[in-house]
This record gives sequence, C-alpha cells and structure tokens, in this order.
Amino acid sequence: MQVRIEELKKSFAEALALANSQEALEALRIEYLGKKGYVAELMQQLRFAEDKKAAGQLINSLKTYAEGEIEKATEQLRAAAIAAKVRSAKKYNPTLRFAEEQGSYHPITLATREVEEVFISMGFTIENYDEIVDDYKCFEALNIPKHHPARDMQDTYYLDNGQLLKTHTSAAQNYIMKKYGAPLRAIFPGRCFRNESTDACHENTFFQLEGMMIDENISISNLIYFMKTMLSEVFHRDVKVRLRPGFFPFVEPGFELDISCEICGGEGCPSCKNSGWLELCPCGMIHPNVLREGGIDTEKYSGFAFGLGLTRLAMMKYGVKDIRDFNSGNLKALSQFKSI
Ligand code: FA5
Repeated sequence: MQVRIEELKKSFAEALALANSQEALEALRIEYLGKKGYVAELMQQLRFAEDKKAAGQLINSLKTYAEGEIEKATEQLRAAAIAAKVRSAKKYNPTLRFAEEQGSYHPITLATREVEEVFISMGFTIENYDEIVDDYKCFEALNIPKHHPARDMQDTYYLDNGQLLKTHTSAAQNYIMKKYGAPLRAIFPGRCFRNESTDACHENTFFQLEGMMIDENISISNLIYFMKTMLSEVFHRDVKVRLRPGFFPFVEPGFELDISCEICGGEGCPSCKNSGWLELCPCGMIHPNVLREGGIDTEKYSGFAFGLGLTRLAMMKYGVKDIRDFNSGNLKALSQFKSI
C-alpha cells in the first residue's frame, strides 16, 4: 500500500503542476478525492490490509496532502486573477486630476460666504447652531408661549422625545445671548425646516441667516443702516426694497423687509407669488422679554435682530426662478454656478 500511495502522490503532484485553471483543479479533486476517486478506492481495499491502522494513516496522509495542495493552488489562481485585473485596470494618473470633471460650490454656500464677509467686515462674529432644538429655544425663549397663535405660522417636524427641527435661526438667539452677554454682534446662518406645502418660493427645508446686535443706544436707524449695507454689498447694484410693519412676538417694533422681485422686475410671476415683491428679511428691535430671558440688562442695553431668508436671497441674486431647484440635486441646474 505504501508504494501505491507514493505513486499516487507523485502522479498528483505532476497533474497539479499542469492544472492552470479552477476547472482543472476541480477535475483533479474529483479524480483523487471524489466519491469514486483514488482515496475512496484505497478505503475499499483497507479491509484486506494486514496492518489496518498503518494503512489507514497512509491513506489519510494522501487525502490531507491532496486537499491541502488543491486549496493552496485554488488560492494562488484566485490571487493571480485579481492581480491580472488590477494590472489591466485604468491607471490613476495624478497629472490628469485637473483635466477631469470638477464639482462646484452650492449656490447657498456662495451666498452664505458673501453675506458672512460683509458682516465680518462690520465686526460681527459667525456662530453655528443646532438643527434639532427644544421647544424652549425655538419658541418660549422668544416670547412665544405654548398655544400662542404665532406658532401656527411655523409648524415643523417633531421627534418622539419632544425635540423639533428648528423653524427659524432665531432659535439660537437665547443661546448666543447667554454665551456672550452684551454688547454683542453676531450672525448665525442655518438650515430651517417647516411643515408646509412647497411652491416656487417656499421649501420645507431652506436656509436663513440671523443677525443680532446688542449694545447701548441701539435704535431702528442702526438696523436700517446694516440692512442697507448688507444688500448693496451682496447685490453690487441698487435693489428696490420696502420696509413695512410686521408682527413677530420676539421684536417690538417689527418690520418686514421685502425685495422687488428680480426675476420679473416687479411685474409679478410665480417666483414672487405674482405680487412683484418677495419677503426677504424680517427684522426689528429685540423685545425686552427676549433680552431678559437671555440674561441681558434691559435698563442698559437694547438691540436689533433680523432673519434673512438666505435661500430666497440666493434666488434673487442668481436669478433662480424656483426655490426647489436648490435642493433638487439636479446637476444641470447646479453646475451653472461653477464659474461664480
Ligand atoms: C422668521 O423666521 C423670523 N424668525 C425672522 C425674524 C428674525 C424676525 C429676527 C424678526 C427678527 P419668517 O417666518 O417670515 O420669520 O421667515 C423669515 C424669512 O425666511 C422669510 O422672509 C423668507 O425669506 C424665509 N422663509 C420663510 N419661510 C420660508 C420657506 N418655507 N421657504 C423659503 N424661505 C422661507
């Protein structure tokens, strides 16, 4: 039996050296290890052997040897196939990097940066704030108690734990007042959410950029000065705006600052809901209740706040007719901003 097994090992090794595909290896496995293979045949003969134990060990050594070699060869063939694929793949060429298609900044990013630059030059800091906030920050700290009718204008998406997606950047006012105290000058852009139907000038997810200035002797004329400066710097041209009274529980007095629609030139179109004007930047003098809630001494300090509709500003600045294009992910629309 020993001689026979040595012969089989030798013939196996010779056949293995020639097996250069997974199919050839499988055929070899069946020939030696299959149901009707050499190992099975030797097992049949085991009962005739004088020393069954020694013969059994020899057969087993052939079986283990064949199994191990086939496994090794299978792995080698697989590795060789991967290496061949890698070799034939298109090579990465660092010198081609700039010739290939490049992305571009989103128009909201471009508009945010531009407004930020204007306010930085006027001594404002930029703050970041959460998108998920609690009821206190979004409403109560802003003089909007539970069941106040002003909440109807700002329905949003609620989490199971009672938190909500912020409806306006004003939700950061209380946090920033407590963080810095007075005097302060800060702007804070951010994504806002509202549960409302969408149209050419309303989205359920949009950006605002809030600003706050608190100091001694701040008045409406300071507010108007900063609003005018921001708009002339951002548009680099004269834009027609109008200021009218507006109600927000967190300012007193409050104003609506509208921009004449840049899409239709004030004639009326879907982008401005046919009114010729677009609500852009409500603002006002911060209500004393809100200042006190933020820990500010109202005997000494007063301040203004504004909530710029950043996505609408981008619409007007870049001539985008439909606000929904900004969130569409439509590269045909968005790639036009590459050159800006
Ligand atoms: C507010 O959100 C107030 N927090 C703004 C404010 C801040 C007032 C500080 C006073 C002082 P309003 O809901 O009007 O107000 O939204 C402000 C601006 O955000 C709007 O003028 C508009 O430009 C933009 N805006 C509001 N809702 C949407 C929407 N669904 N889609 C796109 N832009 C919107």
